Amino acid sequence: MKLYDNGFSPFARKVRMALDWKGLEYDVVDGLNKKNHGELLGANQRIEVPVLEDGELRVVNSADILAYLDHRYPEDPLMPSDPALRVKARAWERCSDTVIDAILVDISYWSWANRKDKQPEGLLKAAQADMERLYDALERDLADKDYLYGTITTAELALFPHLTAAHSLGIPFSRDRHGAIGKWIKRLRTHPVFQADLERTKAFLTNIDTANLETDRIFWRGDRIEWVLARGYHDWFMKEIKEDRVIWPGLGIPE
Ligand SMILES: N[C@@H](CCC(=O)N[C@@H](CS)C(=O)NCC(=O)O)C(=O)O
Repeated sequence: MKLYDNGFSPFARKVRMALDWKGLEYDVVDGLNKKNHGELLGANQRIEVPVLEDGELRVVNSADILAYLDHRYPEDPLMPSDPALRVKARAWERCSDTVIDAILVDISYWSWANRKDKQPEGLLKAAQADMERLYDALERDLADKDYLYGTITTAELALFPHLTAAHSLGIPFSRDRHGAIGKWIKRLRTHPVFQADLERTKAFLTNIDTANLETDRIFWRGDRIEWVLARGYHDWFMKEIKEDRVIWPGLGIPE
């Protein structure tokens, strides 16, 4: 198998952990290294990672890749067998992919992209308020359980990359009010699959100067635009477009 990956992408990290969880062998290509953009375009018209190639088959979009892996390689499942719990696990995965990702990535641009401006006034506060509600819901669902739905599922794989980055982005969960989240993250950190993910991410960030990422223009896709517009930053976003700091995804027409 071949994975178009990137050490900075929470979605690629999710897929890589799923492959490790199932003990599958794979090669990786850093799809967001600018020298590999042409190859990534050939694999995914949206020019996004992750993309998984399994023999002749190509699968895009992290949730679809995880669903494919679970169907094709059912050993060490990524989903609970109970239908109601599957629905819940998928709901947290979706929330992580579409909402938590949007909030954290939208406030991260001033820490890694090449920007001359300051973060717009109030953006971090809006992110903190929204994340607070998400943390409260996660705390409620974890209660005193070891894992959200009995064992590690796609929900854990999706949430872990985001929640371990949230502290350094200035939106940590509360040590007092979110004790179950704290214990759960600590527990996940001791698992070899999650440990390997953190080590890869750390190595990537240590060598970020050589990662050859696009840092002048931001790749904006739907969910991340939705959050920034819904929180009232439409003028700022329009300026980004007018000043040519936006890269748009391709149409992603199925092959
Ligand atoms: N819905 C997609 C989202 C993937 C995504 O947003 N990938 C980002 C990296 S986190 C990407 O490749 N962006 C292109 C770029 O930054 O050039 C998935 O779940 O796989």
